[in-house]
Amino acid sequence: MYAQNVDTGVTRLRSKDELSDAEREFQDRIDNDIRIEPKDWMPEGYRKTLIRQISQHAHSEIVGQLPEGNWLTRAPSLKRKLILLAKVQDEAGHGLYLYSAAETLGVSRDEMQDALHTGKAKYSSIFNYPTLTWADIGAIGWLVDGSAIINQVPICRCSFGPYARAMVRVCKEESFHQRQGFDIMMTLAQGTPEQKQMAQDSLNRWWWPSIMMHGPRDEDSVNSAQSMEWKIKLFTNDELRQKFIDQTVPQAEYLGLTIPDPDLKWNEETGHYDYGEPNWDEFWQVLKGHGPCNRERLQARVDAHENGAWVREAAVAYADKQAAKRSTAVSQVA
Ligand code: FAQ
Repeated sequence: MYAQNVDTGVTRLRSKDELSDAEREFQDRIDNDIRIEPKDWMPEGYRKTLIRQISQHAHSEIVGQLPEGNWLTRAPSLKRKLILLAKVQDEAGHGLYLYSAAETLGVSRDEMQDALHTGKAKYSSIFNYPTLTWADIGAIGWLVDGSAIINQVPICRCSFGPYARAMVRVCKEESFHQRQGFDIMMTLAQGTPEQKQMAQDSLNRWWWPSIMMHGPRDEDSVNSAQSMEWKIKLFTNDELRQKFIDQTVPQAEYLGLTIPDPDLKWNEETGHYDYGEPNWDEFWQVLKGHGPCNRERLQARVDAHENGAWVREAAVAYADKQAAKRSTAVSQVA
């Protein structure tokens, strides 16, 4: 129960006796559900783990705009286009809240963006798959935002104040995103046989990446034990994956679509669905940069950053000018 590591990436948890007085006091606060705020003392490993997770989460929201952005000019109606535009803008906002939450831990936005652009920082594997048809926009909302909500609702109760508070609004917006995705799937599933087939094809391609998005199996999750101890994570990867499957199977049945897993079946004894093994080799390959769209996604972010350099330079020049004006005014008053 009382245990923690100093560094991230180490799987052995220390016993309470091995902790320093400050670490023990810190763990007691966590165990008593007292939030940690940026200026509070914290073990270096806690700070590093939060910077890693929050910045990767932020990068995921930012890169996550790209697959859907691909369909903004091709949405099938003005209404669908407006909804999609609003959703993609929400994702940008989520990225910005998350970068701000990470900045409270002493890392700068430039450092985080540099880590993304040089391929050092990860972002969610799911955004390395292509959006080939309009149905994929439905599948992303339904399955990807659906997964994101299941993961993020517990984070509203995590131990670090700025991360927990950022998640409250993010989750409200993700709920709308999930509903709009389900609505697209519903419209297609009730449409012509070709439209229903398009929805089925999209489910076939997005199901397994959505299952893997929850992270590796618990036995391969190097960070989970320590993150759970620190209440940065409140559930394990497998627990959240199971929750997602249990919630989504009845929704697929309602749509009249078939989940592409021959091993999927209700288990009366456990009260959960049993499911087949995802292709973990594919998951690790995507993490190493060898997914279908890794290169394209990263290049799009690097290009956007480079093309936006003049805006950042203009903002700095304007701020300098304003500061110079203020200091002239102050010296004139004096
Ligand atoms: N993709 O030890 P664990 C969204 C890495 S937001 C890539 O289990 P952990 C909204 C992991 O970083 C989606 N890498 O790691 C939206 C670690 O490597 P590291 C993002 C992954 O951190 C919707 C290694 O594998 N959500 O979708 C993935 O305890 C639609 C070992 O794994 C969040 O970030 C993966 N899927 O658990 C936007 C939520 N899984 O860093 C647009 C917050 C694992 O040691 C459109 N994050 N890895 O080098 C979390 O809950 C956790 O970080 C997990 C991973 C559960 C993602």
